[in-house]
Amino acid sequence: MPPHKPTEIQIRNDWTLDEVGALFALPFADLVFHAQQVHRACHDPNRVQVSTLLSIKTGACPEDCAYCPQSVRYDTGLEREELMSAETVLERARAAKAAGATRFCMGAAYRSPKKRDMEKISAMVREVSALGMETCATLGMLTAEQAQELKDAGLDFYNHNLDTSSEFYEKIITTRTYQDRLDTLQTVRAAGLKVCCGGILGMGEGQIDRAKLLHTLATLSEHPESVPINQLVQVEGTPLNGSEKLDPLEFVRTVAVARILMPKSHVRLSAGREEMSEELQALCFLAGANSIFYGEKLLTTGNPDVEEDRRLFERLGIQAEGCGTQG
Ligand code: SAM
Ligand code: DTB
Ligand code: SF4
Repeated sequence: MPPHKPTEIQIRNDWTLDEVGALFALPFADLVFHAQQVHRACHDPNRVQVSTLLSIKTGACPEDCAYCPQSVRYDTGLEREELMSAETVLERARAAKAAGATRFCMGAAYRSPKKRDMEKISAMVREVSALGMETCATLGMLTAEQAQELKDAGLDFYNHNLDTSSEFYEKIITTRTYQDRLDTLQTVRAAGLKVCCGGILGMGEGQIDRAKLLHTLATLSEHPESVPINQLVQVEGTPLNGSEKLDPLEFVRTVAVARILMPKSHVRLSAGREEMSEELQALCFLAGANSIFYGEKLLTTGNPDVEEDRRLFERLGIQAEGCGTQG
């Protein structure tokens, strides 16, 4: 029995913004201790879930997300790639499975998928799912019919991030609204898909924006099953390149608050790990992060080497769920 195990953790969807602000204002040690208590009550603190990510359609996205190397509006030198064939995706999924992965996430640089894309993607999902892997997709905005089509093909999770507060969102993206994002999240839920939804830190937002993002996530009618917390990966050519770096301890704080607000969710330490020290990543795990992306590449940018991650997990006594390295 882990020490400090509280008897019962209540899942709440009625958090107030003041309560979220009060968590951010706690002394660091108190906040991390609180997060660790919640974490231990709901999860094995020494297990981290790992997912494999593949960009199935790269670049030339019509949206103007100021952080994103895949927007057609910014010259980032990225080579665009059409939607991959189902065979290529299946090959990659088989390799991921052979390496021990249990969840396969397919990402596409779309505002929303077109009808002919949907047919191909549904076929991919069906085949990856038939390998016995959990499937996740991130394709932009979806209609109810598209969400249902993906669900029928066997999709388990849909990733669609709110990224930041509704106020700050307008400074980062002008081609869609926060409400569009909320609508897709609701559509995805209504189709019976599990939700993966989080944000990006380090875009020049204030602590209030981070608090509002987490408040919005934690007051959805159901908490997202996965909450990716990305640190901005600064890419040359994007408007956010050169943004002031976030205090690493503030990143940890945000992870801890996410853990406390959404006790049962997988909080994923997502983009930005390549720039983080191993000590910082360890602090994030201590604060309640229990999922990562595993593999040398995210969608278009780098991620730590698999060997490096294995060594880090070994040093921390962490068991990886879903990458076949240990346990
Ligand atoms: N186009 C779809 C969409 O926007 O929902 C799916 C792909 S999009 C690349 C998925 C997520 O990647 C974004 O919501 C954002 O949170 C994250 N992302 C993109 N560029 C990033 C960057 N430079 N640093 C950190 N996260 C990033
Ligand atoms: C998420 O929250 N982070 C992942 C995944 N969902 C799709 C994507 C990170 C992308 C980082 C920039 C890139 O590699 O292009
Ligand atoms: Fe397109 Fe998604 Fe990148 Fe925005 S984050 S530019 S929607 S790929």
